[in-house]
Amino acid sequence: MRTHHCGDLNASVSGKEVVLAGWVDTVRISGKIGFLLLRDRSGIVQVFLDKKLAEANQYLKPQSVVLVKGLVNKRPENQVKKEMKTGAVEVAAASVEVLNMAETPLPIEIAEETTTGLDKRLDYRFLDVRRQRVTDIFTVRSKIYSTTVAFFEKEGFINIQTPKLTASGVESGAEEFKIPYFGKTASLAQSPQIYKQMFVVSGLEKVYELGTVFRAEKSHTTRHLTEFTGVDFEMGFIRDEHDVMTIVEKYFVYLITEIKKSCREELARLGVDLHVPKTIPKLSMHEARNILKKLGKIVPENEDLDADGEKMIAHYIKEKLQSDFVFMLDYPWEKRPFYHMRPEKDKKVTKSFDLVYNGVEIATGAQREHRLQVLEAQAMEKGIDLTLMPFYRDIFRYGCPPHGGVGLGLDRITEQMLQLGNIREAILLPRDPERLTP
Ligand code: AMO
Repeated sequence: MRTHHCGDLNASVSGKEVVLAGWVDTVRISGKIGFLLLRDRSGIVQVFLDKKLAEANQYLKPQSVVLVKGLVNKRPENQVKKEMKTGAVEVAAASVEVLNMAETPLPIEIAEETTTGLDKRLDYRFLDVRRQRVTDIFTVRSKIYSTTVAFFEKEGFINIQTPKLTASGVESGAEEFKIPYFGKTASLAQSPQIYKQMFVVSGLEKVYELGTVFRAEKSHTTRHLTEFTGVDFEMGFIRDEHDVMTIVEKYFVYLITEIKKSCREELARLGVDLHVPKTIPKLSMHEARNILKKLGKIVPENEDLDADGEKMIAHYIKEKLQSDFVFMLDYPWEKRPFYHMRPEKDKKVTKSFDLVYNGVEIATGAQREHRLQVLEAQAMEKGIDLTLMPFYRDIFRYGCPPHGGVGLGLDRITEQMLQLGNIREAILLPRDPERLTP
C-alpha cells in the first residue's frame, strides 16, 4: 500500500514521489491552502494541500485513516521544527484518499499532554497507544521481552511452556483463581514454580519461561496486577543462592546495555536515563533492619519489608553506592514458602533473596530445598501435606540435584526501568480487582 513510512522521509528522498498511509493527527485549512499532519508508527510528516485538496478535505476528521500520494520537498530552514522527527521535509499532496473516516468526538484526548485520566485511557487503550509516549513504552517493552529471551538462550537455558490450568499451586492457596473444570475445580497458575523445578530435575538442568501468571490478590496498589507476565528461570547443580544471583546480575547488565543501545530514541523521548549496573550490592535483612532503625522505621525480626521500607533502602543504597539495584538476602522463614532452603546455622531465615530496582521489588529467588525429608517437614510446618501433591513430591524422589531459581515480573521491570509510576502504564490491558475489560 505504501512506498515509505512517515519517519523514513528525510532530505535524501527529496524530489521523490511517495505513497504514505496513516492516521490524520491534525488538519488545518487556512484560507486557500491546508496542512495535514500524517502519523504512522514511525513518526509524523507534514502534508501540504493545495487549494483543490484543501477544499476537498475541509471536513476530514482527526484520526481518520488516509492514503496520501505526493512529492517530497525540502522545507525552508526557518520552518523546520526541531521536535518534528521528519521536520526537514514535507510532502506536497497530489491526492488524498480517505480510507476510513473517524467519528467525532473522540472518547479520549489523543495528545502528548493528554488531560484524560488513566482509567478512561485504559478503557480506550487502542486509541491511547496512538500517543507517541505510549507507543514508545510498548516498543521498549517489546525489546525487553526479546532481549530477555536472547539472554536466556545465550546462557544455555531451555525454553519451556508449562500449564496455566492446574490442580493447585505452591505459592499460597489464598491467591488462586478457582474455576470450574468438568466437574472438578482447577486453579489458574499462580507461578510455574512446580514445573520449572520439575524440568531441571528432568535433566534439562537450566530452564526458563516467559508466561502469564495469575494472582487472586485484592490489591489496589500501583504495583499489583491479577494477571502479569512472569520471567521465571531455574537451574540445577548450584552451590548456593549466590550462583542464581550471578545470573540475575548478568541478565540486568545485558538487558540494560541492549535497551540503551536499541531504544535510544524512545528513551530520549521518555526522558529516561538508564544506568548499566556493574555489580549489584547485597544487603542482608538484618543489615536492612539496622539501617531502617537508624532512619526511624522498625521492622520486626520475622517481618518482610513493606513497600515503604523497600523505597527507604533503595534510597539509602543509591546515595551510598550509586546503585539502582539491591539484592536483599536472608528473608525470614515465616514469610517465605515451604520450598525455600534454610541455612544449617539459622533456621529462622531462608536462602532466598529479593531484587529491588528503583525502590520496588521486581524479583524473588532462592535455593530450593531438594532433600525430600527436609522438604516434607518444612511443608508440614506451613500446614501443607505434600502427600496430597504427589506429582510435586515425586520430583524429589529419583535423583534431584541441588537447584534454585528466580521469578521476575516483566511488567514491574518495564515500569521501574521507565519510571512510569504505575504498573498499569507498563501493560497494554491491565487486569486488577476492578478491571476485566476491554
Ligand atoms: P513472587 O510471588 O515474589 O515469587 O513473584 C515473583 C515476581 O513476580 C512479580 N509479581 C507481580 N507483578 C505484578 N503483580 C503482582 N500481583 C505480582 N506478584 C508478583 C514481582 C515478583 O518479584 N515462585 C516465586 C519465584 C521463585 O522463587 O522463583 C514467585 O512467584 O516482580
